[in-house]
Amino acid sequence: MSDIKSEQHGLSRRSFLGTAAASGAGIAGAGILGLAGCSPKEEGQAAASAAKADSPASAAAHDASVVGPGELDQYYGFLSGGQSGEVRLIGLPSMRELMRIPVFNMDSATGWGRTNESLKIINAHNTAETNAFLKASGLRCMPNGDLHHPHLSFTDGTYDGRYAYANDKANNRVCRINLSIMKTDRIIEIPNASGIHGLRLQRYPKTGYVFANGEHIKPVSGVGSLADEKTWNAVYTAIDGETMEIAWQVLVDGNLDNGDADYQGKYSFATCYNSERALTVQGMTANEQDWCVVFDLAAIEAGIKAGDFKEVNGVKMLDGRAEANSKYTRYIPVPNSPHGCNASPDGKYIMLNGKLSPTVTVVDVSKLDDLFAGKIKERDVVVAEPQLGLGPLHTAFDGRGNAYTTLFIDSQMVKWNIEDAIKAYKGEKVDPIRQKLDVHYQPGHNHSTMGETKEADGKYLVSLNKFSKDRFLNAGPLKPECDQLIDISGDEMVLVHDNPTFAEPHDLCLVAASKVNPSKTWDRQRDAWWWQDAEEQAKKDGVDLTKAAKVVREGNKVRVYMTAVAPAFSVPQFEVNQGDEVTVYVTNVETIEDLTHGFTLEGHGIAMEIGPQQTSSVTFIAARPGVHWYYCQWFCHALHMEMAGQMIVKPK
Ligand code: K7E
Ligand code: CUA
Repeated sequence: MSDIKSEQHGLSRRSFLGTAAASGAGIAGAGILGLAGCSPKEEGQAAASAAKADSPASAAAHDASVVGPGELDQYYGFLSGGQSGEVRLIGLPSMRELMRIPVFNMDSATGWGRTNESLKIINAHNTAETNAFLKASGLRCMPNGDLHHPHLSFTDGTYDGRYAYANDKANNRVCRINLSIMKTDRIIEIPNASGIHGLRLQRYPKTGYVFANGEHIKPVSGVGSLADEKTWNAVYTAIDGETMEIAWQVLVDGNLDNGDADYQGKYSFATCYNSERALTVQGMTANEQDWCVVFDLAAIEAGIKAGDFKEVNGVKMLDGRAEANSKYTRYIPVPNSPHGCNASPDGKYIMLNGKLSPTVTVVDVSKLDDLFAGKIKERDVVVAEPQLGLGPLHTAFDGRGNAYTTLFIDSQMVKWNIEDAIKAYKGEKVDPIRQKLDVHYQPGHNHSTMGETKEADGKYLVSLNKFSKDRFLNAGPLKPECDQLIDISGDEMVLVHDNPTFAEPHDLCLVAASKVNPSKTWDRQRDAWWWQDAEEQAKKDGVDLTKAAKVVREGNKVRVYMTAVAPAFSVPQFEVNQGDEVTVYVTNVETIEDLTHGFTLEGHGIAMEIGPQQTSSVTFIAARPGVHWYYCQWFCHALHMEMAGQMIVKPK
């Protein structure tokens, strides 16, 4: 395994690093865990040679990523923010960050996680256990999230620009982002499952289902016993992408990792790295092969219709366990602790990335009917298994028959030809590998432009690297990640740009700019659902939100209605009593784009965004007597500093 060389640079630091890592690992095949095996001295030497090796290629091609001032990018990238809990919007090829969309985090700029409108979205579909936990902990909402996999809705195998969906591994949630306003419009918690990780969407005829993998095994109510982990299960969830209600769950064996769906609307897939059903690293990596679980969607829907399910915590759950010999699932053996799962844009193949095996296992989708019919065996659906290098994690496509796989341990991107890999598997003497390119360093996900759609255009590939090490100015013990842009339009991959990113992109979607059309301002009619509660309360109080300048008192509840028009709030001062519960409603009545106002109330932990035509509100207890200024925190006008007012709190 350690003799795989970089074709570009001979035995460069990557093969060197890979060798050191693999031999430093205690567990056979688990070189991925052995990065600590390379010494500081080795890293230093390696870095020097890497810088030399890469400078000619990157200098020559650098222009490709330059998008000048005033020019627009050709693609949107929906980038996961990992443990930052947000989604980031970037432009390609410039790789410039355009926006951050708060989801599973709390955000100081927009007030996400603090405004009434955002809290309603965040908490609307919590389980009863979570609500009890929040109450006991004195929390308004879960303050964090671990967002790995943002993916855009499909119609007929390509992006339709309606929604993006993503997972929260930390608190078992799935979100939907409304692309017309670029805001999260739904968050649901998934009961029964643990560690919602892999998330992919139905491609055909449309989305359709949002498939979410439960990564961690645990005792599922009515099935597993706390005392015996061999009875613990993972849970696979299908969510209706329109209603965001859970359609069904399937009980399965082993920790589910990543997933994907076919282009025909018949099957979905999930890789599993823990067929051992173990709880330790040693245990989980014991077997040479784990598996990919295949789900038969029509069979599952028929099973639901026929009543072949148990209701567990309000969700219909079917039994798809390996030993149940279920008609809903098949378990395809795959070496070794497979990770990424990627459907090729021609709709023919599913790639299962071997992680601890140097291989990618290629499944022929057209053979799955026979597998479920019992006409062939599980491994008969495998049509290729090329050996690519160390630590294959994820695969992307160019729509011209080539695949691009990240090699975590080798710190490389490997380009390979799918049909040649199939010929080689049949015994023909062909080498499917076209090129290996060094990336910096330890790549996880990669993604090509439009590459998870039938319109894959083969222009750019982005490598999301887990380590930046020496690539940028040292930022301290916590280093940024390194996102690299690779031009794949020619015969050779060319590295054209890299930039640091904050914790921690896992995955991204690269979408032609024409597919996504966000609004320039909020729409009072279309988006009225956002401020629906405010509207209803205003009606009761005889207030028109768009013209309001009114303070309403009801016992110890005070409601303050104001508009924001540069450079003034319509209520410049209001008075309340210490201990009152105060709600402030602000409506921005500007009609032109990019005229966002804000409302920050000093000393109360309150700041919120109010975009043009939007209403935002926040509720708090006026616990601090005295004078508290509120001000607009988005620079909106030459008199922006003067856009302020005072809340007077009279002591008890
Ligand atoms: Cu998609 Cu990072 Cu969650 Cu691979 S996972 S790297
Ligand atoms: Cu309004 Cu600054």
